[in-house]
Amino acid sequence: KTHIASLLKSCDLFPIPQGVKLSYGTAGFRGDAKLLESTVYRVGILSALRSVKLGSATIGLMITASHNQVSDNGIKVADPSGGMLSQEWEPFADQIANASSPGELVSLIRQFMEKEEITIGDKKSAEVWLGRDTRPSGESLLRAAEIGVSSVLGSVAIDMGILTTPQLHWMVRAKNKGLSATENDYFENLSTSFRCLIDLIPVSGLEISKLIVDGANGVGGLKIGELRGSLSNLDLEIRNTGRDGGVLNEGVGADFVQKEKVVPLGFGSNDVGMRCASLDGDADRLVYFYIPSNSSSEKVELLDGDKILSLFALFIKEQLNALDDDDKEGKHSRLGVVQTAYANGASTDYLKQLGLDVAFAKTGVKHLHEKAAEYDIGIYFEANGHGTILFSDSFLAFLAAKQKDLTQGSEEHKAVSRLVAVSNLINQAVGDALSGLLLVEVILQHMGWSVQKWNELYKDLPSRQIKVEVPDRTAVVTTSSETEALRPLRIQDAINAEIKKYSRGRAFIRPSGTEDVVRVYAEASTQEAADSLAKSVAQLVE
Ligand code: 16G
Ligand code: ZN
Repeated sequence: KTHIASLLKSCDLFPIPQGVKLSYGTAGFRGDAKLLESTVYRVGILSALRSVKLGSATIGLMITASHNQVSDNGIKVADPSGGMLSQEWEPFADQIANASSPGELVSLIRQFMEKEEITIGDKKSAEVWLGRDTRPSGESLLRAAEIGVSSVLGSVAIDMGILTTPQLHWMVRAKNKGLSATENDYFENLSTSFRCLIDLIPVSGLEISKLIVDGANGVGGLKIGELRGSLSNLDLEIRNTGRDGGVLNEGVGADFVQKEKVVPLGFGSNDVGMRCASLDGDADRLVYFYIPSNSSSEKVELLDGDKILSLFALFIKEQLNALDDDDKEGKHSRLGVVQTAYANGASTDYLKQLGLDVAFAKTGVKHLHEKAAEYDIGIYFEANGHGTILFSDSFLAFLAAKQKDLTQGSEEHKAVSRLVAVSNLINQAVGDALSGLLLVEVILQHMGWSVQKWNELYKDLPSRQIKVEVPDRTAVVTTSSETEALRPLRIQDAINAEIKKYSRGRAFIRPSGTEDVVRVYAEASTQEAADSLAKSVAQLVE
């Protein structure tokens, strides 16, 4: 058949490197960029097939390795909803990425197409939008992905250029909803809804202090720079844009700041007390920090994903409370928050004490997203700064109706308008550092809060993370929320015995989804205690 012939021809261009075992993992394939061409090419084929299967819906392909080092790269697939690739297709992704010969690849594809009842023909039947971050390897990898897409007959690959991961997800979502979906539309959507929220701030004329953004020397800094011109009421200074010789993610960015809790490069004693924000390499993570006064060390006060979640939850709850009695927390507005086992215990206590429904999901955006979608308003965040707010269609329809009925200018009308604006501002497809940052900024202005005041919502319990290299990380199996280990047998009893020795002790182990290690997390009432608990749990794993 002709379509198989065209596949076979292009397969030869991308031989698989010897001795590499690839896995789609938590968030796509990642690894040394030099080894990824064949993988990216094959994921190109997969995404074209996915588009055919879903009636020519647009699929997204993002070339990025996020917060990993610049020499790495990776690829993830965005489904038509703008969310992550359906988990049902992950095994197929693993299989074809590891197929060792063109013959094997083609036969795997043929079998899969039969099983999924995918037929391809001459007419245009698939569309894939490709984006990449600023990594130097991105361009040639994107070409390989394009060839993969085009080798499936009737499939069209469109190069959307350099984008943040959330931009591509947003654009794919918009496209499939039949909306205008250019990068410009994305920017306009952000600036319009931001403006709208600013206009609804109760007390106007407050002095706005400057926000300093650490762009991780990646795409986020560039894009926020492009957006800045259309934002009023925001005083921004952008550093680590990658234009001044800094290296992507090296000593900078959200992952570095969150894990090390020290100042990123380009920040120092002149910035004491200033409100600062760090993005990661593809701008889907956001953390805030400030340098405390009279600190002699490099340490920062970190405001992580948990604290951003808490700020968002507080603001949303305030708006819901302003709604008419029978709408409050009632039929239409089930508000829930979703965290992972990494969430600081103090944040969970705080959220529960606000009266919120707190659910736990497995690490990885796809798991949190799925859980959050069960609510009318579902807010999810990982401690590492990836998160967003999801609004159900029925709740949005309810808000739209209210907005029409209520008297303009009433408190209730304002609250409804704020919720609508938040739903437009915050990326409904995936966590987005740019939209998250704008929402944090407008809420702080709304509350009249400094970053220090925000930080006082609760005090983080000291915590420690360690990774342990083991021969086989799959020997560790956890419960669905990852708070307890089911295997190796009896290891949880031993962990519990350690935890008991510490005041406010909590610890868990889990196999990493992105690296060949087992991760250990511990928290306790003092840093020394958290360190020592983490260490003794790590010894149990070794
Ligand atoms: C990926 C996930 C991130 C998660 C991390 C955990 C996405 C888009 N990214 O980066 O959410 O926190 O993996 O890594 O899902 P680990 O399994 O190695 O600890
Ligand atoms: Zn990222």
